[in-house]
Amino acid sequence: MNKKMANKVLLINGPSQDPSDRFFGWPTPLLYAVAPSIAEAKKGKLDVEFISQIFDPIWYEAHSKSRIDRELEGIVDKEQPDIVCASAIYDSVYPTLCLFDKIKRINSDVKTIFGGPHFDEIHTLDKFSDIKLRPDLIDIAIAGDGDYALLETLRSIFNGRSLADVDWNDIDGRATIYTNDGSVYQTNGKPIDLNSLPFIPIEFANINRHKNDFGIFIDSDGKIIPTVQMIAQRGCPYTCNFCSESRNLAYPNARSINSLIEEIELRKQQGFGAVFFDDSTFGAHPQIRDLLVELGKTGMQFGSLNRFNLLTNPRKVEAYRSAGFTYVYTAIEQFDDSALKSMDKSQKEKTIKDSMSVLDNSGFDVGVSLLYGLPYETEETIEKTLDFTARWVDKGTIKIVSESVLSYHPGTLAGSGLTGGFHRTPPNSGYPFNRFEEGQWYHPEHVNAKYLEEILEISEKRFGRVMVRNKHSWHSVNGEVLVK
Ligand code: B12
Ligand code: SF4
Repeated sequence: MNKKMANKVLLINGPSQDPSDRFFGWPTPLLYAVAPSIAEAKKGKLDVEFISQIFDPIWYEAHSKSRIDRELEGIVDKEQPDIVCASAIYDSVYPTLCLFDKIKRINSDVKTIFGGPHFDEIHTLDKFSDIKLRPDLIDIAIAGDGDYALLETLRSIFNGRSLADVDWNDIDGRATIYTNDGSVYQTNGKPIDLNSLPFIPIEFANINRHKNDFGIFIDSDGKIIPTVQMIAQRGCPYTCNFCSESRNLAYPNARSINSLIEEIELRKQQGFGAVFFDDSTFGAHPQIRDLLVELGKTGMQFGSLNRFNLLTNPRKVEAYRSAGFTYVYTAIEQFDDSALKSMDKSQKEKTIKDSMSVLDNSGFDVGVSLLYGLPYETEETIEKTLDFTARWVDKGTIKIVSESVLSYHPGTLAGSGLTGGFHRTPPNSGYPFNRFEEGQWYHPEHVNAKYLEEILEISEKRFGRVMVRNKHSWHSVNGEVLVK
């Protein structure tokens, strides 16, 4: 073992158990959570050394598990971290706990801090609360705005001060901090001023790998344009009842135009040519029109997550185009009014149809998400969805299709009756479940292998060439990234 010099923190982006229909992307939840702590450490105001690269394997299951375990052991042995901070979505809870277990077996003094979109969703539900279920593996868990809550937690640990002695009322944000002895603390609940946050420290992620995550942005030589992700506004003002991001679980909080432009200019200097806005609904930014004007002056190319109902006005869509937007990813879910109503999608078939025509006229590349497994879907609603999608794929407007299966999330209305948890390997692993986003977890009863296989066969035949699972910018095999 090497001799240790400083207080050290290892960052882990929890690997998914979902090996198939996947988008790839920068580990932004973790990067946002640690940004203030890394900035303070750089200024010498937090006596911590962050190990320079996030441990960020792609997925953790049969093929890749033992290799990932060995890699982690090597890092822990070499770097000797005092603290490990990990971010997990629901599908990466089990792998993250396995990795915590590995670390604790090597050195039981290492403290583990757990957070991320999954814990944000379930922390108030005792039955699902990871720190209550595994206090032996998780020392501290933070829900909500991780930004300043994590900074204060690290500061307190490295100053040898108990979390009970921190004046949490001085700390901005809506965060709850849990310790494995049952203590709970809360920050003051004031919305974080997103403009005063440091920019995400992308150098802690594998830049060579992640800059190629967006194969939809291509230059005139056919090369992928280096792309970063940004979030202009947190949360989502809509209330789709299957989604863990709806208004009840997240509060909208927007960054100013100046702050966004400043970050984009920095990324430009760093050699990036495109920005993908990963807001749940980019078009809901309160200053969207002015923002588009300013984005247009940067000369960068853009894409965003958005909604059809915000993209029906031709002049507005042209404003996106003039700003440099070439790509939009948005959800059809199911092309059927009664299904859209049942899921509280706040848009109709007509909205989707109209918007698709407008986007097509403006020369947009469109990515769409389709959602199956809804308790109220019928053969007819699925057929209509496949028809509509195939038509626009044939026309060349839809360039990417991702198919998901309704996966029950305990913090949502649709998933409120869920009893099974996430401290396990997926209950529906393997083919054909793993061909769908979120396909491996808990679904309504009618979703079985045969049911999904039929959908899979038809969609492969009709638009297989644009499926995420077949056409992503770069692929990985058995957990190995082909582009390093
Ligand atoms: C970027 C993104 C990705 C990227 C990167 C994901 C990653 N883990 O790094 C890519 C494209 C790879 C991806 C893939 C997937 N994603 Co995704 N993704 C997002 C997206 C669009 C943005 C995340 C973000 O940066 N938000 C902004 C930041 C500021 O908010 P935040 O994420 O909540 O982070 C805050 C807190 O959670 C907390 N926090 C976060 N990490 C940590 C860590 C510590 C230690 C602490 C203390 C706090 C903390 O502090 C942060 C700042 O306040 C969200 C939707 C959204 N708009 O939020 C979905 C979302 C996170 N993804 C989701 C899902 C389901 C997936 C996939 C399983 C989909 C699939 N089948 O392919 C995979 C899983 C991959 C994986 N292992 O993580 C779900 C998670 C649901 C849940 N409750 O767990 C979300 C919420 C979308 C949704 N509603 O379905 N995703
Ligand atoms: S599905 Fe999209 S629009 Fe609906 S609540 Fe979730 S993020 Fe918002």
